[in-house]
Amino acid sequence: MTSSQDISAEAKQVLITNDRGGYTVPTAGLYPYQWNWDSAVAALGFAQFDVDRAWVEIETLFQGQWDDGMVPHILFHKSDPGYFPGPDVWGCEGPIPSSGIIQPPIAATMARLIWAQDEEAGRARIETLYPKMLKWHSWIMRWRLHRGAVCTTHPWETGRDNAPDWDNTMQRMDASDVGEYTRRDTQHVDSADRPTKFDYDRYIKLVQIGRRLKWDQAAMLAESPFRVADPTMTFTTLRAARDLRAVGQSLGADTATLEADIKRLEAGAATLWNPALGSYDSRDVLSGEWAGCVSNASYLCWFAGVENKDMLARLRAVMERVTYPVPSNDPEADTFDARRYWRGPTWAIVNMLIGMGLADMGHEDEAKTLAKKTGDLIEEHGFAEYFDPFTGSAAGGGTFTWTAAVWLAWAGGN
Ligand code: 9WN
Repeated sequence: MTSSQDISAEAKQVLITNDRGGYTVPTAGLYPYQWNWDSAVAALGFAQFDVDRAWVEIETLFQGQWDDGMVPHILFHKSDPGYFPGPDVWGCEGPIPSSGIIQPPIAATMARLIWAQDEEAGRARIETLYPKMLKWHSWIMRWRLHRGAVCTTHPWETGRDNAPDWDNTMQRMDASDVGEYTRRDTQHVDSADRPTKFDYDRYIKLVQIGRRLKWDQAAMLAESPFRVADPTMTFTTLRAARDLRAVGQSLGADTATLEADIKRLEAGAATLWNPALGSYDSRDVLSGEWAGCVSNASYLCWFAGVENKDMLARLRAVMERVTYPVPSNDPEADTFDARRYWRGPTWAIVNMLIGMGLADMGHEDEAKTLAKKTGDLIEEHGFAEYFDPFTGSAAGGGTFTWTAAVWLAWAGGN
């Protein structure tokens, strides 16, 4: 039997192997670039054995920040034909070739946690990062709010690419003129674990629309067919606002604007409560329709500092029902698929965010149980990208950075 120290040594090795010098790829081959929220988690993983390298990960991410404050979801540091769509498809003009969309803004949360581990020496690092993180936060507040909830303009922004949350919106989109393209993802992993062609046509169509509009947020607001207020973006932004406020206060900054942002975002989070579903849900702001989906992101309320008894009851039930919780989709839903990406599988990264929130809000038992089950999953099935929630079998890419980081920072040693 492998000991927990052995697994920690392996996890460390995954991070070191995926390190490309200043940034970490999620996994070699399938994802050869720097991804935004993956990097934030990688940084927390590095902080467990090399705190300087942890800071560097986040500093490199912010080197890609656009003049207006946006921090892209992918930084294409070195061109790699193994991934599609690459920099030529996005057509962006930031300081580093990049995509034109964001990802859940968890960097501020991870930076604060890293600072807590490196209080004295880390002060200069966080002082430099703070205005940059604040600028990204302000960008989100400026461009992405709908009734206080944070909207996504592309399924990739939420990090939950093919979640059923977007099905209705995607159905309404016409992608018949998307043209020919060659997917690379299905050359690396089983196509049954990946989004369908129907989804990919629309992902690419949305990139084409953004590019045509020169990634101008005002133009996209007016013209893009995809704008959904979602629990991932809303809860992570609310959490970021709280962490930025805490960091700002420690640095002696004026945090009045963040105070106001927190109130707006709290009100926004409440607008994601779907009473008929009895869960936090996504809502299409163009059609006004609910998605009707209980996803793993629905359980990020505690991460955002939002208490909800119904969600707690739901979480307890799903933790009983499923061997390896938290599934990315309700196992009772028609759309549930135990292997297909964000339509059922369990993701260690989301589990960690849920678990951190549970612990912060005093739900210690649930937090411990979730960390233990996630640890067992990794111990038994390796550092996979995601896992079948019933059998635990590995899915997607292997030797995955954030799964290793989650082990080191949260799930290991339980
Ligand atoms: C598109 C890197 C990323 C994660 C996302 C995950 C997946 C990309 C893809 O991989 O998305 O951004 O090509 O499928 O859905 O959460 O950040 O690990």
